[in-house]
Order: sequence, then structure tokens, then C-alpha cells
Amino acid sequence: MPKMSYQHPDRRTVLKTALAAGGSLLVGGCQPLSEQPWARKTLSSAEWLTYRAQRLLLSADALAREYSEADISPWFKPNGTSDPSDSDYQALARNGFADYRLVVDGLVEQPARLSLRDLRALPPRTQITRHDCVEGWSCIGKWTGAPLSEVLQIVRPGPRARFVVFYCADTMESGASGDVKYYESIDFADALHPQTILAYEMNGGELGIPYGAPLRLRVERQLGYKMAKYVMRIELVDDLARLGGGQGGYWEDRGYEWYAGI
Ligand SMILES: Nc1nc2c(c(=O)[nH]1)N[C@H]1C(S)=C(S)[C@@H](COP(=O)(O)O)O[C@H]1N2
Ligand SMILES: [Mo]
Repeated sequence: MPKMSYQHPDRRTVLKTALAAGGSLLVGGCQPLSEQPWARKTLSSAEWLTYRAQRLLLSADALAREYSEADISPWFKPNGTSDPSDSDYQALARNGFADYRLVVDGLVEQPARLSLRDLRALPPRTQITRHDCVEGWSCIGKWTGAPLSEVLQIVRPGPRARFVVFYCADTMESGASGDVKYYESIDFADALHPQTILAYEMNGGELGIPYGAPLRLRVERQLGYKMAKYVMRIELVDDLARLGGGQGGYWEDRGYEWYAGI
């Protein structure tokens, strides 16, 4: 079970409610508790409301800590790629990303190509969070974007979809077998989490190129390398074996953990 970021005084009540519902709290950690069939069947509707509000404390849905405006770092360290040299990307950037389309495909009922306008039309979410890089530094920033859950609702994930893969514009290395661009993946527990957003704004302004313009992932309960910048395509898959070296991400294929929970 992932670490909880805070303790709530009512936690004992929550535990009692959950246990009264007849389930083990430790079962099904990869599935939101709200989706557990026993939770739906055994709670009255009033209890269900309380349960939904409190389930955040229990498991995969716990929120990462959010900060205040005063906590925002005066300077946010750009890391990894900070200006993709890829010509396709450069062409998009020259035109202010007007021609950018986010491709969403794979195991979905309705593949989509979304412009920044389409993404901005979705109910936005803003959050001030701390970014922790595996290298040992942290910065606090404010991010605004479209919840990934809203985008997934548009394409309607098929029953076999288990992971969400992000393909980025920036080439990390060029070898005999071609260019390797940055890629990452998360599961549905993170993809549907309320703080998982596709950010197009940072600190109240347009997202800059060093920080992943025009669109970057924020998945706040994980380390920095999960937060794919320059996202061009999202693919829903049932298996990560065919992605890169099979470990689920560019850095994962070079030894980092796939589940980089903090
Ligand atoms: N496309 C892409 N995404 C990326 C990287 C990268 O090199 N390319 N670096 C990762 C790492 S290690 C970190 S810490 C964060 C850095 O985000 P920042 O530049 O906004 O600080 O982006 C992550 N996402
Ligand atoms: Mo990082």
C-alpha cells in the first residue's frame, strides 16, 4: 500500500466503516476502493457518500500534499531535455504549437486527436505541488491542466486497457537502431487519480519549453522522471513488454523503478 501523505483525526472511523463493509483494506490495492464490488453492495447511500469522501485516506487515492502560493519556488530547475532539437518539435514550437495535436489511441473505443484548445475546454485543475527528482532536489510549482481522467473519458478505454503510455517529442539518444525518444507509463490507479493532469500552464503562465511545452504530465505521487514532458501521444495498452526495453519507461529501462512512489 502506498504511503499516506497525511493522517486524519477521523481515520479510526474510516477504518471502522471500511471494515464494517466486510472487506480487507489491503485487498485490491491497484483498484480504487470505490470500484470494489463489496463497497457498493454493502453500504447505504449515506454511508457511501462518507466512504467516498474518506477513501482518499485509505489507499491508492491518497492526495499528494498541496502547497500555498507563497511556497512556490522562485526558480524551478528544468531537468533532462530542456529544448528538444527534433525538427518536428521545432516546427510546432515556431508556430506557437497551433498545429499541435495530442494523439490518444490504442485500446480505446474512440481514438482522438486533441488540440490545445480542445484540452483547455475540459474542466481544468490547478495544484501547487512539490516535484522531487531522483537526483535529490525538489521544487514547488503551480500546475494547471486537463485531468487525465477527462481525456480518458473522451476516448473510452476498452476492457483490456491496463496501462497508459506517454510518447514524447524529445530524442534522448541516437543509435544504430534509430532514435530513442522519451517514454513513460502509469497504471489506471494513477491515471484516474484527481491530481494526475496534462498540464499546459505553470505558475499561472503558459508552460515554457524547458518545462515540457505544450503539454506535460503531472503525476504527483511519484518521482520527477514519471512526469513526461513534450507529450505527443498517449496509448492505452494491456502490457508494457513491447514498450522500449519492457520496463515501462526510458529511465526504467536504464534501472529506475517503474513505481516511483514518494
Ligand atoms: N520528455 C521528457 N520528459 C521528462 C524528462 C526528459 O528528459 N524528457 N526528464 C524527467 C526528469 S528526470 C525530471 S526530474 C522532470 C523534470 O521536469 P522539469 O524540467 O519541469 O523540472 O521531467 C521528467 N520528464
Ligand atoms: Mo528527475
